[in-house]
Parts: sequence; C-alpha cells; structure tokens
Amino acid sequence: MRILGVIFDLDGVILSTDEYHYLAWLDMAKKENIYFDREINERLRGVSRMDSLEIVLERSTKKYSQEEKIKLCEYKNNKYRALLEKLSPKDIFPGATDFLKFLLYKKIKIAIGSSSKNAKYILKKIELYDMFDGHISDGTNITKSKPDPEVFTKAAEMLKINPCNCLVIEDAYAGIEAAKKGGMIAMGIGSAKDCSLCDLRADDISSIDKSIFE
Ligand code: B16
Ligand code: MG
Repeated sequence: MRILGVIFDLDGVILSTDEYHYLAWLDMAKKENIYFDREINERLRGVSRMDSLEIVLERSTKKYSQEEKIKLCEYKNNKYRALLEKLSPKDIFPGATDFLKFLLYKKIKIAIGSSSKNAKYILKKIELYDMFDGHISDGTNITKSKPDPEVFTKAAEMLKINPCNCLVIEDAYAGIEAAKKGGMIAMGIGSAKDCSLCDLRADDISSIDKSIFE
C-alpha cells in the first residue's frame, strides 16, 4: 500500500456542518408539514442535495413535481447558506490543519472529494481553500452522487495519481462504498468506522496513524 495522494471528504472530516444541514432541512420539513428528526438527518450524510430531499419526502403523503422539488432544494440551500455565513477557521476540527501540513511536507498530494455544491464556499470561509491548489472535486463537477465513485475518480485525475495509490478519508458509509468502487484505499472516521468495507479506521482526523505514510 503506497499512498501518494489523500482525498478528503469535507463535511464530517475537516469540519462539521451537520447541525446546519439538520436545521435547514428541519425548517423546510416544518414548512411542508413533514416529520423530520436527527435519525433521518443521519441518512443524509454524504448524499447529494436532491437525493437528500427524496429521503426527507419519504415521510410526506403529498406527491411533488420536479419543479416543486427544485424549489424545496433552493429553499433548504438558502437557509443552509445563511447558517454557513458564521463559519470561520475556528470551525476546523482539531488537528486537521496540522495533518494537511504534514502531508504536504511529506510531498503527498491532497484533494477534496465532497458531494457538496457549497464545498468551495466552505473552504474559503475556513481559509483552507488555497492549500488544495485547485484540486477540489465537489458537487459542481459530478453527475452521480456517492456511492458512485465519480467524485473520487475525478479527484484522483486532478492529482494525476492512480486510484490504487489514493487514500480516501470519509465519515459516510456512502463515501466508503464510493472509494472502494473507485479502487481506492478507504479510511472510515467517525460513524463510518463501523462500515465493514473500510481498509483503515480512525476515531477522527487528529488520531490518524501517520506511520501509514512512511
Ligand atoms: P450541498 P460531504 C455532503 O458533504 C453532506 O454530508 C450532505 O449532508 C449534503 O447533502 C451534501 O454534501 C450536499 O451538500 O447541499 O451543500 O450541495 O460530506 O460530501 O462533504
Ligand atoms: Mg462527509
């Protein structure tokens, strides 16, 4: 196992905007009189906005047209964007910036592989955007959502590294599945640690065993 590049999922790995996603979906669900709770929110981890909406709408008896669904996604995103306004470098998980610096020092390339269309905005707010040197594969350059490997395959292409030499760090089951389908090494952190497909595991970004990069 030779790791030449690391592809980071964003939300749940470098920082958490979970609570903001939850509050924005809850707001939309209340407006539509749909039941929504934190357990349902867990199922939205790593899933695209439209696929997330489909999960939220499972609790609705109303049939929504495609146009209405797009409007609901816009409503949720506007609420979410308003909450993201507050983000700052203080929101980065402890140890994440040091870990990125360590990899760059070791000449290991880094990229983002996130389902979010807000990834670049978030990276700018937390002041990590420049560190990735344009290697950001996100919801804006993919057609298929995780567990499809597209977002990671495109990140590996950006890095010009063979997928088998890329480590993907993910907090979502869908992301681990995507990494394995793409032929990458998959590390599960947080709740994805329990996924049987993981090659490697860590509690969080600060407790990753650095000897795997030797
Ligand atoms: P947006 P990640 C994912 O980010 C979130 O985990 C998921 O909850 C969200 O629905 C998805 O991005 C799309 O986000 O609405 O901002 O485009 O974990 O892949 O970095
Ligand atoms: Mg995530």
